[in-house]
Amino acid sequence: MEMAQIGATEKGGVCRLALTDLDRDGRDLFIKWCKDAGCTITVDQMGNIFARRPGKNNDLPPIMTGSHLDTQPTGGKFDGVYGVLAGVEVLRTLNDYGVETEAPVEVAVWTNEEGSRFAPAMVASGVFAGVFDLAYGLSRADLDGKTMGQELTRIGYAGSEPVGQHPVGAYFEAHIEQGPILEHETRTIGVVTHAQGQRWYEITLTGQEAHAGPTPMPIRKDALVGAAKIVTEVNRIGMSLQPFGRSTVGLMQVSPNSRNTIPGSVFMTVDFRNPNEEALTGMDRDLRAFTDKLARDSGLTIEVTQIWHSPVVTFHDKCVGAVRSATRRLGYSNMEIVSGAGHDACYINRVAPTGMIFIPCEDGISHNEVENATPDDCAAGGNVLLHAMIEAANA
Ligand code: HGY
Ligand code: MN
Ligand code: MN
Ligand code: MN
Repeated sequence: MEMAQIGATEKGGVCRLALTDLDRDGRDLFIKWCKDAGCTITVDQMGNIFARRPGKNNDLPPIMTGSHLDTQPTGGKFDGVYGVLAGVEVLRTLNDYGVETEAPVEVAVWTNEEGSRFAPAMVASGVFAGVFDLAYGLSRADLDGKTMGQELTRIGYAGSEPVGQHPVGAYFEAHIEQGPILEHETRTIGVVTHAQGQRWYEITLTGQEAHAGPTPMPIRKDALVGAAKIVTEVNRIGMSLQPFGRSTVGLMQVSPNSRNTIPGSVFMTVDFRNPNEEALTGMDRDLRAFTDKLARDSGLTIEVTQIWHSPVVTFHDKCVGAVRSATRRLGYSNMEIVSGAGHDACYINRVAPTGMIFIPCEDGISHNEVENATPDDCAAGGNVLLHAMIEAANA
């Protein structure tokens, strides 16, 4: 896969972080493919790209598909990219068969879906859907302080189209499941009905740097010991809500990070997920109660900031129905499924009827360089996408 070469890692994965030169190269390649397929290209102020294939009636809002090209640092070849390439395949197939749809068809690439370099995730589709304002989106900064606005300009993707003005008639996103259910149930297609809710936090613990040798244990204010207690509590919260709760500490910075100095401060992140909004609120409550008590008992200063809340999503009946009927018409084994991951579709669902199509991934592994999906499953997802989009474009 040509796209997978851009940021290819030694272990067979991809590292193409949002708004890096590699992301630019991937975007350039996508645009080349779409122009070769006869599309016109627009880019909005958040760098979201729209490749448009005209229909009979171009006054109609387009039927859109797409996903993202940015990856995790140790990402795979399919997360996001599969949905973008399935969209390109839809364009090429419509051309190959000379199909003229009533409404135009578009393929989108959304900026910074992963939220790995710039938090939160899905921020550009969030601005598109009016969840965040443009200034907020452009001001998101990475750990080096570089902002999305600066990086969009640097790589040449600070588009002129006002973000959120772009019409969408309906949106379908094809994606690998990124979990083990479809493979375990030996189903080819996941008809995605919902996506679980998410809450992201940034926590800063401040204690006191001191010498690792002379400083007696009882008087220490060790920020890393506090952080370690939060890590185990975050895990306990997720485990206490099985089979649904999900809780992760994925990022931690220890300062001064020196072998013989007691850590004075720690910066860490928390990722909570739950398909039930009330349970997700409960996870928030448990975390805050724990950190309040820990601060009192330890003498540490602990600042807990929720930086993002993406509520539980119910995808639109019209699009879920189109995915289900296309799947059945094509005869693929299938099941309804709730997305464990967040997707741009979660935000586009706020401004247009939206549905998702899942295909299995090997051992349910994703956000990992071994991420894999079979050609047959990729083709099946693409066929369902094509049929669902044609149905919607000619409705
Ligand atoms: O975190 C997620 O669910 C997605 O990969 N951004
Ligand atoms: Mn993704
Ligand atoms: Mn991802
Ligand atoms: Mn996604």
